[in-house]
Amino acid sequence: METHLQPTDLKNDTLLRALAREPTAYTPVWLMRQAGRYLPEYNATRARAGSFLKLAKSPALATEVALQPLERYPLDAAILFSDILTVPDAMGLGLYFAEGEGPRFERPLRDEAAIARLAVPDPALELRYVLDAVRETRRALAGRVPLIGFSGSPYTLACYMIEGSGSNDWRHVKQMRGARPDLLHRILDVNARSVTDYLNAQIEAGAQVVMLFDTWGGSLNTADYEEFSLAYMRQVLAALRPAPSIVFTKDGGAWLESIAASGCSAVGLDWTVDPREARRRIGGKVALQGNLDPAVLTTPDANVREQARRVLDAFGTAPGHIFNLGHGISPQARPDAVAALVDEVRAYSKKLRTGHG
Ligand code: 1CP
Repeated sequence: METHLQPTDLKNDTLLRALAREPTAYTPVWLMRQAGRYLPEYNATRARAGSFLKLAKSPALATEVALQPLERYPLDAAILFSDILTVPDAMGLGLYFAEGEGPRFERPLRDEAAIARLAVPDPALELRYVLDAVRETRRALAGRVPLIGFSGSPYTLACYMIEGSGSNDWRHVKQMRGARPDLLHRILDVNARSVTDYLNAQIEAGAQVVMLFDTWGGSLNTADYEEFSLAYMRQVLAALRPAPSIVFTKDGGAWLESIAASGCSAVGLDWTVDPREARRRIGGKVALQGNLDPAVLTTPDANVREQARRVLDAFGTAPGHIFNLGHGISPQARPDAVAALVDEVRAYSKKLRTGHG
């Protein structure tokens, strides 16, 4: 049996305090996709594993790479090393990575019979390797910082499941939405139940915060976002075991009020959103996470530091801000730029709080 540390046993609970909108001595920071290809040590471990999927399916190696960014930088959270596409893979769609390209599915969902057969995977069986990685990462962290578990949103998973790969226009998804919305709703219903079970299993295995990545919800119009993405995230959030939750809809700036009312603890913002405006619109209800443009991490340190200060100034010192990027870090990010960023966030946010900003 796992002996779970209580949140109070954490050596650094700054993230949990900010999620609860309690005052903190400085602004906590972590970075979406903080373990990844911009780090040479990640690439070395990945080479050792043989492929990304072998890496993600080995709890020991997944633990190793999840801790790599924490060895370099004083980050305030770790995130489980996995991928959002493990869930459709567990449903039998056949995830693979074509060399030099993104993720692909061998059997994308296009016909009614396959959609009717789609079933909710049992995380303890088909996704056991993820739960093992949660347990092992949590153990390796030994209370240094909280561990974030995650899933794709029901809609974002459906995008990859129907299209069979990434896309600029999600043509097949939108065709299904127009011609057979009932089929899309059927997929989303299975996904919402799958994501609920998956996140609850991660929480039980030791994840202290969970995040929904709704990377493609922002490709929908307002009415469709409500009906096909947000409604299903609300369903997931309502059925979660007690744990703080973060919802990130990329390009979701138009819908901040309804996202904030979805039942989450925090809303992730991309860099197109003005933090001052987000604070005015929803800052009293939930915490906010974001929102530096990841491209800044390819620029000189002095600019990284200046842009970090601008983001911190715009959010202000009221409780409830978690510093992050506005989307995942890119493979082109300079590791030294990340060091400058994390250092500046810590130092400048402290200074702002003591009134010497
Ligand atoms: O070659 C490699 O090493 C694979 C690159 C890679 C990595 C490092 C992929 C393939 N996935 C991951 C890990 C990953 N993915 C994490 C854990 C790492 C961390 O945060 O430290 C997380 C949280 C994700 C989430 C993820 N995967 C999202 C949502 C977040 C986002 O960036 O929008 C999405 C859309 C995916 C799908 C995916 N998996 C991998 C790639 C290259 C993609 C994007 C495909 C596309 O562009 O459509």
